[in-house]
Amino acid sequence: QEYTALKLKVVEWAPKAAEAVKGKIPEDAKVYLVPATLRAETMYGQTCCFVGPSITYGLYKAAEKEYFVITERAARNMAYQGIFEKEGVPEKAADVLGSDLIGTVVNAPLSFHKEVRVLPMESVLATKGTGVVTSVPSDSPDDYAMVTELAKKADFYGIKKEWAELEIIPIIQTPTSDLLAPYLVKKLKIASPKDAKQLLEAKELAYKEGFYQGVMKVGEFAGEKVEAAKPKVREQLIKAGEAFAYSEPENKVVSRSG
Ligand code: ZZB
Repeated sequence: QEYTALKLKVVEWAPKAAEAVKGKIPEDAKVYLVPATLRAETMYGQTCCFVGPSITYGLYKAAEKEYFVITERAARNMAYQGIFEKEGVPEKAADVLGSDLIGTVVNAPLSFHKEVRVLPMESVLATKGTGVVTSVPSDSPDDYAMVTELAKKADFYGIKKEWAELEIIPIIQTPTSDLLAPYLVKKLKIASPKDAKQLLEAKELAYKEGFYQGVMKVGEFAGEKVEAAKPKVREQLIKAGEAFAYSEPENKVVSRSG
């Protein structure tokens, strides 16, 4: 599984995360949350960044004064893949619990919403990707169901409602819709992120329709088919230093679909 790992720069820590990292990294260090995605072409539509609230993340040293917030498992893979300046064993500067990251403001490369918040998602797997997921509710049914839930029950989740209510901008046109995920969530009568079976079906439909029949509505490759635009957007992000290739060892791949 070859992912695109995106660098979402921390602009402002949530108070508890600030406490957790204080004194453990240089004051002027750059820290990134690093979600792994298979859909680089959707990065225009990022509205938040999900972490698992009960997952423990580490701040791993990627280069001088540069740190990644990811799972230990992902850090080991990255160290092995030569992604960090120092190859071999990853160097951890601090631990931070997912729930303590909630509310952190990060910079989302390419997104119409430049600054987005870190929000909780229970279904994020620590055993897949980097344990960090960037949210694109226009094209990912899981993400749309989750932001809808978060906006509905903001107090319960300990967030500000407006953090989950960023405008969902159409980025890909398909024969059925230019907001495929919201369309599918409604069509399959998905009421919450707990409707796992329908969400899985929606995800599969969204992947297929988006990839084979989608046309970019926005960005440098507007008018091009998703199939053609996908590798170009990815290359662009990598060239700009805002993303890098990250692969998951075959035997360890555990998809959210199980
Ligand atoms: C942005 C995005 C935009 C994604 C989209 C999907 C879609 P999968 O489930 O095998 O398809 N993801 C990555 N890591 C994790 C994790 N640790 N736990 C839970 N979910 C994770 O895996 C790939 C996708 O699952 C990734 O691509 C990521 O969400 C999520 F419009 O990133 B994606 C129809 C899907 N659309």
